[in-house]
Amino acid sequence: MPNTITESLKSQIHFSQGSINNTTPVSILPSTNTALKQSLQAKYPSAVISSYLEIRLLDLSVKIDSITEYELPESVIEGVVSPVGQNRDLVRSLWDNPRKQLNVYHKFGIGVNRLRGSISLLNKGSVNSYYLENLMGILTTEASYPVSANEDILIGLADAGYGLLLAADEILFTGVFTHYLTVTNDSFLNVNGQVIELATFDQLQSVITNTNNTATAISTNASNIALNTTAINNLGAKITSLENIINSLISASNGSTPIGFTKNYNSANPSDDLINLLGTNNGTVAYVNPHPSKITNSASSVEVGNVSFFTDRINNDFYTANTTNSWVMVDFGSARTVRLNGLGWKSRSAFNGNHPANLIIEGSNNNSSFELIANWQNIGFTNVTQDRYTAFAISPAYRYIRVRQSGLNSSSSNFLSTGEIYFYGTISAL
Ligand SMILES: [Ca+2]
Repeated sequence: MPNTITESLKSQIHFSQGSINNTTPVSILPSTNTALKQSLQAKYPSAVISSYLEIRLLDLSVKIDSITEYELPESVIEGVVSPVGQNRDLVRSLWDNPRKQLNVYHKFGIGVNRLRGSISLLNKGSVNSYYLENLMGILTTEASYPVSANEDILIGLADAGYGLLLAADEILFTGVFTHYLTVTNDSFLNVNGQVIELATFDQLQSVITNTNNTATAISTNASNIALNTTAINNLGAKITSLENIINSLISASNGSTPIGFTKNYNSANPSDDLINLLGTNNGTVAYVNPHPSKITNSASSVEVGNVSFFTDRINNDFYTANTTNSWVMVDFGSARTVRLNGLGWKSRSAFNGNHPANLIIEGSNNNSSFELIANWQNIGFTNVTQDRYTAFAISPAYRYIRVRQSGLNSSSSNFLSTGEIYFYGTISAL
């Protein structure tokens, strides 16, 4: 796709005595026709830039006082019937009267000037001391006249027997031009062997700049490569070192020495668990339910109560709908994992029945696939507000801990009820 700049130009060129002759005809086009192209070409040396003007208007304001006044032919004044004869007489008189002669050339390349036409410059008397001639009619019968970048429109003055311009004479060219500059992207198809499509001139400049930078880098590549080899080796050693550190951290976090804050089960104070660590900020503030600010409790369904009841440290009554596989879950948040070695459960406070009998404790890090941590069977609740506890081997690190009811509860239903849930083990962060 070519990019085209269009600019409209106006031009006024004033010629006076002796400034033009037929030996060295002069251009009447704006100098920007070539100047703008040259400036762009200097900026984008690899681009194919084409430039051409279209002449829209080209007028000539004329005042010739240095010769005798032009006399219109009799046939015109008296109105000859035949328009053809009238025109013939007029043309003859133009070229037979005292006159200056202006020649208009189209220059093709160097030294090839093609005469497009001539015009007689007359003294039309004091009434018409300034008169207008339309030079477009000499160049073309179309609305505009194109001039390519290496071409030019020249004018010269021929001595038709009455000399060139004198001090009393004056001619003024007035032109309106449209200048088209086109940069063709095709020239960049082979830059560095890459196909590059250019949307704007700035991108074009960027491509050239980058190309130059690449060339500079390549030209000094010998020392750069030596330097880079050392740098790469050093970097490789650092990466290996970091890998070792990371591996040791991973190993520690999954191994026998967990990283973070630990709360193991204490039968004298079952509520002193990982949730308590979060809720008191490791014992520094009074307990605040970490749900929902730090953790997010949820359940398969809510029949009575609220999921905040799991961790509010109040003896209360939550239970799910009477549905198989009912579950409750705690999301410890994206910044934390827990490794559990035990789970505590307080039976609900409101009614002695529907206590869980068998629970499956599961962990997940994506809330999608869950791994079995422990299978807690025959829990044995016999009353409301009882604490029960199960211990198991420390688990891998999980963000989500889900406790799912397996089989029927103490009342042979599927309601999953609780008054509070306790988590023991290690939490990675508060
Ligand atoms: Ca509670």
